[in-house]
Amino acid sequence: MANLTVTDVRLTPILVADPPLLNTQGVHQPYTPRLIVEVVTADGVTGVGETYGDTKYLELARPFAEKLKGRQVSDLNGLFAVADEVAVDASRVSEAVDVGGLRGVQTADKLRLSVLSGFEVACLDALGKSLGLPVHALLGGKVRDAVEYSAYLFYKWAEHPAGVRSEQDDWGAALDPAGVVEQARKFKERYGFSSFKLKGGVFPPDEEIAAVRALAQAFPGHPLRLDPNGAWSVGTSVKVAEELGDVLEYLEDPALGTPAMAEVAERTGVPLATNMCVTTFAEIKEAFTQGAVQVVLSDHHYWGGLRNTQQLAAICRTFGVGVSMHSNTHLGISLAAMTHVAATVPNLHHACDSHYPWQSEDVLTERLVFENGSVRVPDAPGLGVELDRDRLALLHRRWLDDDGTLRDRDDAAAMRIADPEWATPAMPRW
Ligand code: GKR
Ligand code: MG
Repeated sequence: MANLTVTDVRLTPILVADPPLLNTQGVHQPYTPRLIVEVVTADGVTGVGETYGDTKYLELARPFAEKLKGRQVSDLNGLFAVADEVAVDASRVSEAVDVGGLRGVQTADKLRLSVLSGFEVACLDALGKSLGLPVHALLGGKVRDAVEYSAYLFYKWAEHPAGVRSEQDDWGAALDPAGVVEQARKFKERYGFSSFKLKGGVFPPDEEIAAVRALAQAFPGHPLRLDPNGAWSVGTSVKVAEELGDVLEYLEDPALGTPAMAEVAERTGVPLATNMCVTTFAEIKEAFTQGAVQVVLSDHHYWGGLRNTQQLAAICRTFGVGVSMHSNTHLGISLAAMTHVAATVPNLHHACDSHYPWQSEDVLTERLVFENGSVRVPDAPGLGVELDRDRLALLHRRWLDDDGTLRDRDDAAAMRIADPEWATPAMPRW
């Protein structure tokens, strides 16, 4: 009988290379913080997890790790009790709106759940390895063998501003419709994606409408989404919906907050998706009763893990609301976790989106592979991934060497390097 007691927990903050991707708040930093979690059992089995790595997450992860020792990796419900015990500095939480603005309202609870998710995934990985079962089996079993992802297109500079330490990428610039179409072609060639999401809220809406039109022309019949992260007023959102209604699979967070989304939904037939106005269980009732969203995009990190994502999916199914997944800058551990849980969700009818192709670096011995736009669901025990300790040490060294400027992701600060006048835009921008 396996001994499932947690005897050690290792936390490794890292900085991972990120290209200069533009969003409504600014531009991605050249390196983004992530946290790698390792949970070791009395049998010497190690499970891995990954979550956001900014300081405010680390500050919660450290006491969480201490409290986990001596518990069982199978005690997944107990993780929520551990989270409740971990204190949160409320003042930090209210400072967090800058980046949190792209992931809905930040609350202390959401921070705790994001931290918890890294531990939940690590416990599931360790449990699966101990029992010889893949994570999807621990979640009730897969209902599909591969999970489809969409290409995640971004307006992008060719490189980070001159003088900024960064890694080169070979994607080139994408700052107009032709550039966006070219980027989509590369995504299709390299990974076989057949649906496309464009991160909007960067240029005036007419320019982004033109980019989506150009995509529709270049890739007829392919599902398309546009996501300005709430940068538009209700009126602008309705206008964009009218102009792109014939080509959009859905419009993602056109306007900020449930009341505005409900008004847009009332005035257009284009389905609305969100990873901003429904980000916690508490936000579901208002949004669903107002018909504000037709698809909820889970981020298993801030929803509190893989089992909470399944619960979200069940609620969505009950209310006839679609479910899929959005992503933030992440590595292969999180992609594996997303793939395992997505494989168990029967009502997954939209390709999930993933930042992974943008990440040239990983902490795994083998990268996960997209074939025809899908990731095969791993059947090996646990998550089916293996940590590359040398890579992990290298990316941790980068975090250690950083003077503190990159340890807390701040897209507006990164933009100010190129444009000293830049301030986080007031919403709605247009
Ligand atoms: O990485 O710039 C970005 C995205 O805007 C990200 O922060 C969002 O959370 O991808 C996310 C989204 O779908 O809104
Ligand atoms: Mg979004």
